[in-house]
Amino acid sequence: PTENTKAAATAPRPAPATAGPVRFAGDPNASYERRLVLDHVVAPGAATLHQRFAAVARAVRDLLTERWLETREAYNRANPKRIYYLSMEFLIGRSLTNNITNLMAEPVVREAMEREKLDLMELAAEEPDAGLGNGGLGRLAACFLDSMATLQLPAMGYGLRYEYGIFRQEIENGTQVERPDNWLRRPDPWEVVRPLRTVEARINCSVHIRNGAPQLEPNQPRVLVGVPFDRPVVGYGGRTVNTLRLWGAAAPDFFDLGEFNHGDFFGAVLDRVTAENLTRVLYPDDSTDAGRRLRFVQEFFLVACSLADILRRFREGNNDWHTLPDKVAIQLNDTHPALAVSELMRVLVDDVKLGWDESWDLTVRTLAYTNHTLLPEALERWPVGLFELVLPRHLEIVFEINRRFLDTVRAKYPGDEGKVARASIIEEGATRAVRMAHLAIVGTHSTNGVAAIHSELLRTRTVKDLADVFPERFGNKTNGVTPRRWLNLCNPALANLITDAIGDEWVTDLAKLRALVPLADDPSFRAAFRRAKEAAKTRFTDWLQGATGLVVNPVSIFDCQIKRIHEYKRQLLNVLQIIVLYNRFRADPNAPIPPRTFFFAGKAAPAYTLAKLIIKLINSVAGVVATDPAVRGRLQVVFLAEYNVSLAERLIPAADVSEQISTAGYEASGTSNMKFMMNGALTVGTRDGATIEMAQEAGEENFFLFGLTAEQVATSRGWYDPHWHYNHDPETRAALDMIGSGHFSGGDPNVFRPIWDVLLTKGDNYMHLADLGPYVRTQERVAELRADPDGWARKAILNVAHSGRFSSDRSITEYATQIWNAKPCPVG
Ligand code: B1H
Repeated sequence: PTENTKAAATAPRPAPATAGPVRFAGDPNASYERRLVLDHVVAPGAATLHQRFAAVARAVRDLLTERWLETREAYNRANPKRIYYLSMEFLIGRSLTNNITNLMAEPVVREAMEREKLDLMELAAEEPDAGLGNGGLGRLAACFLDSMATLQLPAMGYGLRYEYGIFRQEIENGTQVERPDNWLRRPDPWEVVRPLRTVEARINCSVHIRNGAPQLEPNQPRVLVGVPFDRPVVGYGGRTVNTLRLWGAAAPDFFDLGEFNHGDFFGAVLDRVTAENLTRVLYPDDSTDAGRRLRFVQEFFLVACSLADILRRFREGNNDWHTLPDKVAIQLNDTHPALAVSELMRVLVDDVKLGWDESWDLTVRTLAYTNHTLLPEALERWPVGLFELVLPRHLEIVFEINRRFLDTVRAKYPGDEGKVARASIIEEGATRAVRMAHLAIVGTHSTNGVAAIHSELLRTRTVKDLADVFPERFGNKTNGVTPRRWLNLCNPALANLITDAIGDEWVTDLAKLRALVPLADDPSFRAAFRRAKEAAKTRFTDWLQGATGLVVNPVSIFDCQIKRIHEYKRQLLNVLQIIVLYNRFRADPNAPIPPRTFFFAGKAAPAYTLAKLIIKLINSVAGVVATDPAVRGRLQVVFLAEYNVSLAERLIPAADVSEQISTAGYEASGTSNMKFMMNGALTVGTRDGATIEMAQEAGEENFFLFGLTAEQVATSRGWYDPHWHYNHDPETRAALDMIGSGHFSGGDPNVFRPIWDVLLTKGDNYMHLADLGPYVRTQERVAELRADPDGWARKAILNVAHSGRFSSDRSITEYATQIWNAKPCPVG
């Protein structure tokens, strides 16, 4: 073996902390009372539920503060290589119960709660979800923070402190309505503002909001001020408490005195207001209007503030810039922070005054990039004109990076100008644009996808020309999720059953779940497993009834598709299948089909009209089915509004079936698929994303795979004709005709006409009709298995037993050893 592979093989695997709880300074009980009285100036008896929540949360924070400080001091002393995770999104959800369990403080807190006669679950529900993300990408960042802290890695997350997270979804007349998510309306008990660590970022234009649209005025140099708000990230066992640092935008602490003297008091104040607008709101992921310019400034703001902070910390412990890549690893969560390439170059060249080649070497070796999507519309391209306006120096640097890069391409492929044009960081066209994925690949030493198939398609199709130039830079890191939140915390019935059976080491070493394999054939364990699922279902239906008034058949199959609404995720395929099933029920009221409840949840991007219409269709089908006595108690469709982390935590443990039915080749990984698997649901899915690897682990015989492969999707595009399926399959035709004729829209054929058009007239880009037949037949097999509860339980147990690979601890261990070359730094 070469030196390299030897090093990799012997690289220390970060060891998780399982040594039991650390000891805390202080008494949480006394702290609670103090917090209530001192923070809220309220007599303990008169406090509201929310004040009690806030006081408990502050008491828990008091409990972890000492460890938080010790973690920082340990890192400062040891001066290890640090890991920085830069992300525009961190979809954290709630923190109270998570922090209590990770601190292993449950006994202490429980005791205190009993004495104060408080109900922890009731208080926990008072915490607003921190919804600082759109979906999987943001939640992955949150899981990764949990794993990095649990693995005792000296890591930090950097993001933005949006005052408004992802919009709240309400459903009115079946239609999505967006409401602002004012999650910081009341002070957040977890955040600590650090005014002394304020940093500055410079742009070359002023930004004014007129009628909600940002206007950029050229050549007006402006200073943006970033104020850090820190949140604790508690590793399991409470030994390491890392930091998530979120930047809030503030105006500089001075007015433009010139403008003052010219009498433009109003303009000067307005400028300040605009600066503070920068981190007001998270962009939902498809807005394409002029408003997106502000997103560009947001991305720069994240990068500039974070790099300034990172480099300041580096300089505190190191005096030689050449050691930067030995002391700092920066992971870019998609291209959203890819301006880090040009910003790090700018600092090294302009401020530190290193030469270009030196600076470039340090930049590339410090940065690494993760790609999360192949969808062309989601690959960021910023107009050259926007760069010029906001960041002219960056544009110069990007051009110089590209000039040198294209020289190497030409040297490798002489005469191949087609290759040069395809590989270029600059897209030449009607509007020239910077291809941010190309910038990220050229400017970093590592590019990874998030599941095996995705990394493969990225390398061989999407950015093939770049992979040809830098084959050694490309790799795969299959996603994972934290078993602390997504099993231990959200599913106490199953977690306790597992711990009783095999001990509790699985919480930090999920591969240990393998020990459940033999128990899949143990009748008493199967019975206990089924009881745990029933308990989880009851817990969910109790919540559902209390929160929404809805009652569902508790013995029906809970069949769940919960994710952003998008054509490629194919909620429409599920709806078509449900209509087919509905028609079968109606045709034969005595058909031996097991009862099913279909749960949908998910948000549509506000400007994505068709996705919103899909929500309306789901709700309309739900309405028709609900009022049809022929299927009462046997078929029900439920659309749960306002999908967020907390709703996922409630529903996933109760799920029997997980729907992962994207058009093959389109879902980069998926992560809820893993959460369902861990919680004992069976997967109905296409061969896409990480679902492929899940089926490999569990064995295809314990999975319900169906449909076209990515390969088949790609090759059948040319000749695929949805009409063929409409003409040849009577059940497909009947389902489509019901949608097209207005059966679900009070007889009005126009309402769902765009859906008919997408599926038939416009060529069915996502190949719903090609997969519908195989999907329906696969669902029949699911129904058959339901008649054999023991066989079902056996498969479900085997799925749980083989879900260990999908822990984010495994993902992070791979990042740490193969990309970051970073080691744990235990806190004494
Ligand atoms: C994923 C995004 C995303 N991929 C643009 N890309 C956004 C793109 O606000 N924006 O502009 C926001 C998000 N999100 C998801 O990442 C993939 O679709 C999933 O398959 C994957 O599991 C997840 C985490 O890797």
